[in-house]
Amino acid sequence: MSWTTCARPGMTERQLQIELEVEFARAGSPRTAYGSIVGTGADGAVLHFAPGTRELRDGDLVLIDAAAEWNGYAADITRTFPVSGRFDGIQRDLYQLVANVQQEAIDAVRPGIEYRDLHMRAAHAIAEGLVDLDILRGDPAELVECDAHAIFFPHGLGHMLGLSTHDAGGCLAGRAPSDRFGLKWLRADLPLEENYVITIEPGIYFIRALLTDAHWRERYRTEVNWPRVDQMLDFGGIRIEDDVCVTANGSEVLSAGIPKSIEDIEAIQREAPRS
Ligand SMILES: [Mn+2]
Repeated sequence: MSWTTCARPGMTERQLQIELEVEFARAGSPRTAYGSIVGTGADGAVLHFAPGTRELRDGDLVLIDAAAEWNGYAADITRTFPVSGRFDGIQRDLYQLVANVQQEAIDAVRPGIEYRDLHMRAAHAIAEGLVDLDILRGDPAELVECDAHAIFFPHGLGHMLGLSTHDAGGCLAGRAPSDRFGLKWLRADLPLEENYVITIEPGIYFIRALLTDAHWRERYRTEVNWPRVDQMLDFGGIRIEDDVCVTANGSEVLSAGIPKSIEDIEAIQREAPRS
């Protein structure tokens, strides 16, 4: 069984969490690496969401950020998929955007690169993609300069991973966290070195609490296509997260065995028994 084959309309986030964690335990893991996040529909936009009674519905996405502990080490993995088995128009566009941003970041991982630079490149690519989809308006570089992208990507690109899910050493000694809206959540600010393990987890979210807040609507009055966004308040969120080991010449994706392309996710669900 895989993580999508048991997901079906009518089951709750909590039921899906239980199915997943049972498989972790059956495979020999002593415990989850952290509290599993399962959010469907609008719940997918809530960072660190605790699975509840909301039912999976055809037409909605499900975001699962969950992983097992193994030999004392934490994994940290996120996938997002459509309940119906098929991404619809805007789901497909936004998913492909996040997937592209994640792949570009993974491709850029190598010793010596500043993690903060990877984050800023991802922010720029998200701004560019959201302009193409007419959700943000303006010049992508200027949008990142004023942190408008962070309305939809309000967290860092990822973090160090090891014995803990958010492992030690995220900030180089002497560096202080930024107070910029688009940077203050960055948990890793250091040059990467061989054998570091990091997560790469860009996301795009429609967070009702942010998007309906008068402060943010005024601050980004011209940068956000508000009429469009107002129709997407229940969209939820998309995050794709992999665990990446820095190698001498680049990186190795430790979680590469878990399907994430649109084609692979739709194929799994086509082949899954729907009982
Ligand atoms: Mn993570």
